[in-house]
Amino acid sequence: MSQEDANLEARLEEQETFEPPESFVEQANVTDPGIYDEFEENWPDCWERAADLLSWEEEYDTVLDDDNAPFYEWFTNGTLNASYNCIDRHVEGDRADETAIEWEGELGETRSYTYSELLEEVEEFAATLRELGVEEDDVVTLYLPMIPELPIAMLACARIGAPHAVVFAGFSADALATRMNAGESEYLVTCDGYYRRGDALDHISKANEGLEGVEHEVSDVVVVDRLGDDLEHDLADNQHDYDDLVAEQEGASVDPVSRDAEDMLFLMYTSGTTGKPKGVKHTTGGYLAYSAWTSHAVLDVKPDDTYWCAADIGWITGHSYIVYGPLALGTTTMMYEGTPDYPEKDRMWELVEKNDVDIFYTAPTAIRAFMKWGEQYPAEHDLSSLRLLGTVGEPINPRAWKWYYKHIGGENCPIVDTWWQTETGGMMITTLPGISKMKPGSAGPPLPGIDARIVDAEGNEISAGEAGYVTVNNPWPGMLRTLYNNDERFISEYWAEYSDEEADEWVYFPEDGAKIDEDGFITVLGRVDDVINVSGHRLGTMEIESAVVGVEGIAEAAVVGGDHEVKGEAVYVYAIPEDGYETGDELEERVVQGVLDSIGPIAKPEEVIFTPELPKTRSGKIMRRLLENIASGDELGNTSTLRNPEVVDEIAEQVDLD
Ligand code: 6R9
Repeated sequence: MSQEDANLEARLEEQETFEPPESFVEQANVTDPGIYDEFEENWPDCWERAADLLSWEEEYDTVLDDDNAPFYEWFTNGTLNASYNCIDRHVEGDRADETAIEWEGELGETRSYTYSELLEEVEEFAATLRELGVEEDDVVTLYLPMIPELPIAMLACARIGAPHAVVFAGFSADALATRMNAGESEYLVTCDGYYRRGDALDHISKANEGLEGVEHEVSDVVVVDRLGDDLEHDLADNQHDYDDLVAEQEGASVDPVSRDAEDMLFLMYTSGTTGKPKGVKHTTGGYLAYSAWTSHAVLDVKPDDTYWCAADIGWITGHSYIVYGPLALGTTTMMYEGTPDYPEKDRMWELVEKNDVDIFYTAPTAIRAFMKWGEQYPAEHDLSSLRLLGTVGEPINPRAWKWYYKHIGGENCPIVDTWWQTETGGMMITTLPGISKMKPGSAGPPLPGIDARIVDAEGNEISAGEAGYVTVNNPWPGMLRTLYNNDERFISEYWAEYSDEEADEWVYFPEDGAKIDEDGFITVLGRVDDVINVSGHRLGTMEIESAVVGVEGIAEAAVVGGDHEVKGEAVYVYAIPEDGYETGDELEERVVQGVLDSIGPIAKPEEVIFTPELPKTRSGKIMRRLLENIASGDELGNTSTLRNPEVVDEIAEQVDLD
């Protein structure tokens, strides 16, 4: 390292605030700091700004209807269609021949769809779904990896008013069955397989196994042939080849159906405190307006951009910021099928260079991995097309932030650290890149119009520097409307904690801990419930625990998150074997397999620790905090309140802290 580089490095390390570069500010979509006051003063009508980004068939008559809070309704009596907004209107405008989706497969093949080509594909698949008997409001499950047929199928569903429920392709057969059962979904779109690190991965067997666990009749399954001759597979009687069906609908035209703003656009399952995943319901008007608005204001997306969110569409980030937000704005959205280090560790930067990517949005876990691989990989490529960087999914440590800022952004791109959730539909806490300074590690202030606060257990706002809980004290258009078929759980999970029902005052509780500083910048610390965040993916410890105790030979288990250098958190399993079972590699492997079978590889335990007992309080509760400290290699603190303190040393001895 030259002296100059060393000086730069040292300066960067100490720098605590960063100003957005002038060149960015000059061209940003939102630059007037008055927007915060303007939104506050005009709330809730300020949200017309978001609704104005869409084309409405029937104008709405009320921005917010709070008569039946917390079952809020937005843009009431307005009608629109999401697929029309994401495609047709750009074709009718001047973007018919501009690229809508730029896709790259792991093996290097590419597929590119202009807006008019996308329209054609979506209409043909919409006609296919209709032909199969899918009607408005039928839930269609999409169990697909990162191939273009996934957004095509989503938009085809939206076109005919059939809500989609995307199940992440990495999830197991059991997870697919649970979600299809919960959504009573009778239609499935899946594929034969996809590529991972150059290998053809069998997906259809997993889908078929999942279908065996579906409790109602599944009318039809459409199977995309992604692997061609690389994987031979049979189709059952109710299974159809995607290309065959679509060929029958060649040139079909399907008018977008008119949907009420409050009609469901999609269901997205997410993990919560109990073992059962929650079906989060998002609507057509509010969600689409909110994902478009935040793409415009925070990601600074413009129609001429090539925009790349490197998430998977199987998670909410991909729904809002690969598909709906960017396409509503008429930009070019990129999709990449594979892993970031295949064939080499510079794959992402090669793609940025090749496609002249303007905006790049990823998770801190990915950044930490890039950092570990080394700066030589981005350095091999010209990344000067980049204008803005973003992160999402978990807290970002200042060191990773600065690495991203320097080695990817060339100290020339603002970074937006965006805090939000499946339930919020879009970003909630982050800086506006054309307005605010940035503080590495801190997401920033709440967005204009978002009344997020940091409070103590009683709901009183806390002083700068102290830790408390995030609450959101006003509704917003992108919010979930309920949990599918479970209004009661919607109230108990999100509203019961801080609301005053008698006074009809409703406060949303996201179950995150946070700190706030004197500038009103919020640093999100992480979940305060039994949810852990592995590589930016939300996993319920209860779901994993029930998988572990389902393994023959396991009597009891506790699952916690422990710190992990790259993944943020990793899964640690503490398990008590049943009498007569040997603890050893064999049992450990079965525990790991049990978790893989019931959830998928993202939940793979980092370590399985066998113990004759779990540390419990005198009232019999498992001391999770202690198990987390052991897993993270932290100080154990006071163990005197335990009924069985001796077990702690015994466990700690077994944990390999490296
Ligand atoms: C979008 C998404 C939500 C949980 C959320 C929080 C964590 C997300 C974050 C962040 C710190 C950020 N989280 N963004 N924590 N800083 N910028 O990730 O949705 O999968 O539902 O997860 O992720 O704990 O509560 P989801």
